[in-house]
Amino acid sequence: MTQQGRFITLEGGEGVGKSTNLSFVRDYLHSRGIRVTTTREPGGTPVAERIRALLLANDEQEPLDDLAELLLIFAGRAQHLARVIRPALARGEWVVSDRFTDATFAYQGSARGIAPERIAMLEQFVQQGLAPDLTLWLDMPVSYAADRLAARGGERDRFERERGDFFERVRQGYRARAEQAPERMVAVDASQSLEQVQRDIAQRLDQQLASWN
Ligand code: Z5A
Repeated sequence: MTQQGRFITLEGGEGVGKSTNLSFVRDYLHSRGIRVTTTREPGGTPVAERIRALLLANDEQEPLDDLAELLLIFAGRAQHLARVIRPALARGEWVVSDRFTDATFAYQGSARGIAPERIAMLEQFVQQGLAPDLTLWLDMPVSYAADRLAARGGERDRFERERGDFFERVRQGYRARAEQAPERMVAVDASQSLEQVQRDIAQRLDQQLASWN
């Protein structure tokens, strides 16, 4: 019988290096003979990517309602789980995702102000107990992100245009999640050089692989 795969997520505020380190985690697991599917949220399937486009679009004519935003995120997640995440895990592959439900608690919960109980209700309804086995929370002061994103260039999406203390509240939301689940969710200091961040990630993965084995 095929062994069920493991589910690893990368989380954190904008520009902390999730996409950059997703490929590092994939290559690291490959080097240990593990088959890996990488994916992202919002998105991960063609339909869920169309929902992502709706979520990120700057529509001046019709601002997206916070509750509609939350439901769109979970609609995309349902599709992503059904089409990509559950099938890959069932094939015995490991899934590494750039963001998952911790982001919903941080952005829609802590930053937008939706009650965490409501998000937890949708989490249970949509995921039916499926949750990450390990979450690497890339954490750094919010002010650092501006420099990294300016260096990268490109147009700002609907989230990146948020102002005030929105991203501080996102960071607090992640901190609260990490405090609630310290075994699963580990902080990595993302303000360090990329080499040091990746050494820390590799060390954490080594520990985790040893304990799972
Ligand atoms: N969202 C939500 O509200 N609710 C949800 O449930 C979910 C998502 C799942 C899109 O996500 C938006 O969706 C997101 C929250 C919302 N909006 N925001 N903000 P996304 O993941 O696509 O968006 P993002 O967080 O803005 O991703 P990003 O800008 O691509 O950031 P990143 O992936 O964390 O960073 P990166 O692209 O890997 O790195 C940024 C730059 O920094 C790049 O030039 C790198 O070369 C550089 N970099 C990376 N690491 C380092 C180090 N250590 N030193 C120096 N430079 C570095």
